[in-house]
Amino acid sequence: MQETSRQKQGPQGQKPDAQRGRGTHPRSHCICSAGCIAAAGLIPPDATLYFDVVLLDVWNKADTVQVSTLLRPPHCPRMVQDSDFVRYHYNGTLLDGTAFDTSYSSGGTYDTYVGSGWLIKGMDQGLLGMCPGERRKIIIPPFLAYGEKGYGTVIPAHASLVFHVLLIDVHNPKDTVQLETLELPPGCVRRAVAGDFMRYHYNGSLMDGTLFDSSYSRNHTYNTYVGQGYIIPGMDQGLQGACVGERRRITIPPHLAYGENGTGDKIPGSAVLVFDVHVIDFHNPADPVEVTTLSRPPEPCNETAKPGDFVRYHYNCSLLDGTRLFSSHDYEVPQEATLGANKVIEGLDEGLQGMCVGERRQLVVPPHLAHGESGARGVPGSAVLLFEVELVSREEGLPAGYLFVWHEDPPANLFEDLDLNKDGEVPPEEFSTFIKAQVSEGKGRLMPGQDPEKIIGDMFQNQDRNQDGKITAEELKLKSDEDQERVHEEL
Ligand SMILES: [Ca+2]
Ligand SMILES: [Ca+2]
Repeated sequence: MQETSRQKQGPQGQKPDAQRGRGTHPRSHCICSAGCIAAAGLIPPDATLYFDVVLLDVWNKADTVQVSTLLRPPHCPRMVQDSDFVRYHYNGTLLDGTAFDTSYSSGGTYDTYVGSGWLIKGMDQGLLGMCPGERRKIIIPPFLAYGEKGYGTVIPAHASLVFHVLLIDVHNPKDTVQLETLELPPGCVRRAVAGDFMRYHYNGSLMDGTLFDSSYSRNHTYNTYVGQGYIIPGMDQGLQGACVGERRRITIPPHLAYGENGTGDKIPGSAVLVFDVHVIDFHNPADPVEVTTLSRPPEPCNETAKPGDFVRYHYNCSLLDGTRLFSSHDYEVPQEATLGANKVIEGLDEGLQGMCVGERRQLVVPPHLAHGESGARGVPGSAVLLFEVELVSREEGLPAGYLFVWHEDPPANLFEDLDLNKDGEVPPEEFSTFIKAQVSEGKGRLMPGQDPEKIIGDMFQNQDRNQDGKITAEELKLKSDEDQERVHEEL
């Protein structure tokens, strides 16, 4: 855990704590000491004097802070300005190279406000305009550093200071979330709003480029509601307005991320976070199936697919990022289903309804009408599905619960017609022969999409009340009494 700048006191601040000894250079004392020349008896008359001079420091009242950039990163998201909060590393030396302090021994960066009186004046100036990742050499004359008093035992009076600085991070307490669109797919019509549920990938890095987390490393999207407080405030804001497929960079100041304390061992205190986000999909829990007609058959159709109909259709199913999941074209025949019978996912069933044979549609199906939060084989949890469907054929369905219907009025003497050999009872063979004859003569029809033998068998079972393998006139009548209308329509 890192301390805040106000608690930390480095030698470039006003109350350094690192006290370090420094070698003396006795030879230099003679240079400044006029007294040594005058010392009686030490220097004979007409002596030639030799001085061995080591220049330790030189400055001029007219000097300013000298800044030279040693390394500048190609991308500069922002430059240091007055009142910004910065995090940086430094090595501090005197002009002769004597080291007096470093941030690298502390385990963390040096963190402070710029231009607010926390730093020596020369440092306040020298940091201005720096980019994160930039390395600078900053030479500060003593009157913009510790002046005639110096500092403790480590910085002599009138010393110029040299700092090698690496800027790690910069933000301003007034900063808001910064958005940068890196890639915007064409044709985006819908943008995420608060309350939407989003699946996205991200790389999270610090301002100096250090990666601290990535959804790609887990091979799984991050899934969350947006704008509901489930994620850090900066991300909650930064994801809003994004399109499906968009890549955006979201730069979040610490007060909208993990604050002065940071979190875990990867995010230091007061760190700006940079998220490169790729939105895979999003939906709202209230979304219906989104239907777009891609093409219609040339002839307008009078009848469209409805619940109960037996349909054949082709489809391609993919995720919104283009990942192909399933296709009926992988099989020799189209997919078959009875609509409204809970045989296919709800959204697809709904999207097929109202189609003409030959029509092609695109369906966007939200997860609550598809495979839900847990997903299915090959389908990630909470995934929005994209279908392209083509209705190949449609057979009129029967009303719910019916196995067979007459197209017109049923025969007046139904039992006599059923009892083909007139022995007073109808076994399965007679029943089956009769029903098939009605179908082939166009007088009635069976429920589509099922094995006719099985349906006729079920019908027989329904009429054979005592389950003795034959239907009598009495059974047909009894059944009729019990469910007059139903039997009238069905048999
Ligand atoms: Ca018979
Ligand atoms: Ca019977």
